[in-house]
Amino acid sequence: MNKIAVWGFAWVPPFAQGLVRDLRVRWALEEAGLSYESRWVGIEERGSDAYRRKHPFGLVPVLESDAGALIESGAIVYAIAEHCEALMPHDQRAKTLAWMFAALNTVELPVWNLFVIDLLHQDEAWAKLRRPGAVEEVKVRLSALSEWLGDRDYLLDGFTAADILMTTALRFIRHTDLLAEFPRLDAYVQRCEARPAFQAALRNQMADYAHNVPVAT
Ligand SMILES: N[C@@H](CCC(=O)N[C@@H](CS)C(=O)NCC(=O)O)C(=O)O
Repeated sequence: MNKIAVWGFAWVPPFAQGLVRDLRVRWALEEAGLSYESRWVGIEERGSDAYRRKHPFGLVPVLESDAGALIESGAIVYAIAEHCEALMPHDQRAKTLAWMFAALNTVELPVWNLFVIDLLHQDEAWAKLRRPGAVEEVKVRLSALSEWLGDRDYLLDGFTAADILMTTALRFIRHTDLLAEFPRLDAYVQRCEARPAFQAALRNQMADYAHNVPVAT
């Protein structure tokens, strides 16, 4: 994979900074030692014909390379992991893939649901009614995940692409203290976020936000 470019949003509001899903793509590229350039789309441009030729749903991330364009953060991280034995060891391929799906389908769904309730619809009556159930659904997943982790440092024998997806999924509830209720899980997220590759990815994602703040009208 050569001539890699990652598309993210030029700016997002502070509550979303450090959460946009191009972060996981940048992180995987940093772990794999693949260099890349950043491309930015304005939130208001995401539905334009030009951008929707890159992403049919007008979302980020998109990864462009000499191999073509890819959408869906999970698929992109998988494609990167195929170029990096450490991110998807050949003898743990199926397990890594299973935990990548677990991160995206089993954990991210309830976690994202709570993010939407708390940060996008917090003032609406339905959100207040729905929230306790949504918190319970998250806790059920966090509890099981914490049990699985036990004394492990990572989801599998070593750090893999699955940890990238799991950590970035769990970041969607950083506005709550739910993770702190599960100290092993909390430590796991901190361990993953302490990796130099994560720190570099976060710096790269956030670098231009300060210059792109929308001008108030
Ligand atoms: N399943 C997609 C979700 C992509 C997605 O929802 N991206 C968000 C940013 S994290 C987005 O572009 N939101 C803009 C919108 O909803 O219009 C993926 O993992 O790539």
